[in-house]
Amino acid sequence: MKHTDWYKKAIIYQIYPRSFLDTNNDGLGDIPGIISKLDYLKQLGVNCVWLSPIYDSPQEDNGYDISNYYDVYPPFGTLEDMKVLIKELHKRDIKLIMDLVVNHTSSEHKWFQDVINNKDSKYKDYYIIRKGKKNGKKPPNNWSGFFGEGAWEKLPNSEDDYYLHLFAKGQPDLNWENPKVREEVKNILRYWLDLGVDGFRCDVINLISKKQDFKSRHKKIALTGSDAFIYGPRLDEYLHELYEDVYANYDCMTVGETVFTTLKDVKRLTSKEHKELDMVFNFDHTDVDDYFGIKYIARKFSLKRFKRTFDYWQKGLENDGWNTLFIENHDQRRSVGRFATDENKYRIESAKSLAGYYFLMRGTPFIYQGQEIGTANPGFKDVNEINDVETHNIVRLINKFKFLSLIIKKDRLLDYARENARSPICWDDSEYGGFSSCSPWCKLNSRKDEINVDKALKDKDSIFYYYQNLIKIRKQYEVINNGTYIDLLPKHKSIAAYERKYRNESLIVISSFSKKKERLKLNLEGYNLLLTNYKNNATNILEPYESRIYYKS
Ligand code: TEU
Ligand code: CA
Repeated sequence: MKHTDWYKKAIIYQIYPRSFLDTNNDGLGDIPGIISKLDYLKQLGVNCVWLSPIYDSPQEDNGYDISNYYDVYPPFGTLEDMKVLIKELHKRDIKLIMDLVVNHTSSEHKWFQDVINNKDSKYKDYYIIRKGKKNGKKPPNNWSGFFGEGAWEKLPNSEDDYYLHLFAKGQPDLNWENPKVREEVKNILRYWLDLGVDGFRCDVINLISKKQDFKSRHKKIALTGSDAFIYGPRLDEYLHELYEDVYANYDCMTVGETVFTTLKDVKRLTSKEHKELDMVFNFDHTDVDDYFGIKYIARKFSLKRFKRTFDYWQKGLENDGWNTLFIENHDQRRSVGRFATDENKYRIESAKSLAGYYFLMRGTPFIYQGQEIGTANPGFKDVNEINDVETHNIVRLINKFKFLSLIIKKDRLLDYARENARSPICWDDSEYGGFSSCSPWCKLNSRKDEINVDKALKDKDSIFYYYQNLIKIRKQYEVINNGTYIDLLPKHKSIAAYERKYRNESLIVISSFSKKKERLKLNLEGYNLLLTNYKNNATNILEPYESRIYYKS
């Protein structure tokens, strides 16, 4: 089978299984829950689902710690359920991409367990294990990980060995230098592709190659050693190998999650000659409201800077690349109340305005579950309400180094915790939001009566239908996939406007991010209004958070 470009026409909905819908009332979402809502996804109009990990896992990092790649976490369901899910999706012309987490496994994976329990384990070289310094009293080097702790942990049952874990302690990094590890990964890929899966979202894929000197690095505020493990020396080789040996033989797609990425890297990884990945996520726009890419260090949001990041990537990949378009995922706080939107009075208007803005750029758009109804943060009041390992590690760090509490404020910790994205979907306003008939694993949204799917579907002016229309427009007009991108108001502090141009077609997107009326100075002669969130006849005045999509051919 040929590897085609279908990803360019994909409109992808991300499902976080834990929090989607619980059908057996254990407080956890499950695969049957997803299956029961496929008509809802069809109604929205998406044609691809990205499923966050459903593999067997001790769930230290909610499934991003996999203990068996060939089976399903029992509370989520069975392999049979997965087969039904694939079949039911395909019946509706919806593709499925799975999360692929292969920078690390869980420490409960049988390979790692064998390393712990068997001195001569043949799996020792599957992981990155090094002798500690000072007879094992100190770790091999000073690298730090992503969850606010050192990157090394003493290997259980050993005298002076340490293993590398760039994430939680229960997520030991795999040793990609070992060809056997790469063969194992290929087998995992083939297994799921043969079951009918259409591709993968590759978790922290730019971390898989590490510089092999394992020397201490210059100390940094965060991520000491990152120059040794982000975009390591053999990354391109490994990705190309997976492509040649697996992806090339299937009509599948890959999207890489690449942290701290540059345009140059992305061009290389996604270039047609290199054959590594189809597209990648960059996080420049979600880092606009922080410093150094550390989301807990607050920075005042600037719409100008936000627009500049989009402009940079749109233009940067114009000729030889393809963007991913997203404003939320399972690691980000909700976009309602962020990026100059308003959580209260103008929640609906501003969610639509932001939607229009990011959705019609050049690239493949993603919608994170709940985003389509303008879900706000659930309203955490205390860190003890949060389960996420990342939050608890940060709290521990702050308690250890008191000065950090001056930089990382409590409000910020609560507002930007990953768990904000992981609160259960509210399907209706019943006691547990229609998510479950018992108390869910994670705090339910305090605004469930106001923000729920049932209500959105009954209101023809809801955010849901705005997304539905945006999707229709994307599917209908070629200019959206093929056109160039021109920022029409780069200097404006509260309005975003851009034009997409292709042959004789022109599409103009206007989004106000202002709580006031704003004067609009653009020549719109000859354009038809395709979509708007207001009934406003004054073309040159924008209402608060007004969104408009114009077209001319
Ligand atoms: O995320 C990688 C990653 O860099 C984030 O964890 C980031 O550090 C964090 O969100 C900042 O707040 C991926 C997954 O998306 C995430 O859910 C996993 O926890 C992580 O990898 C480890 O697999
Ligand atoms: Ca369940």
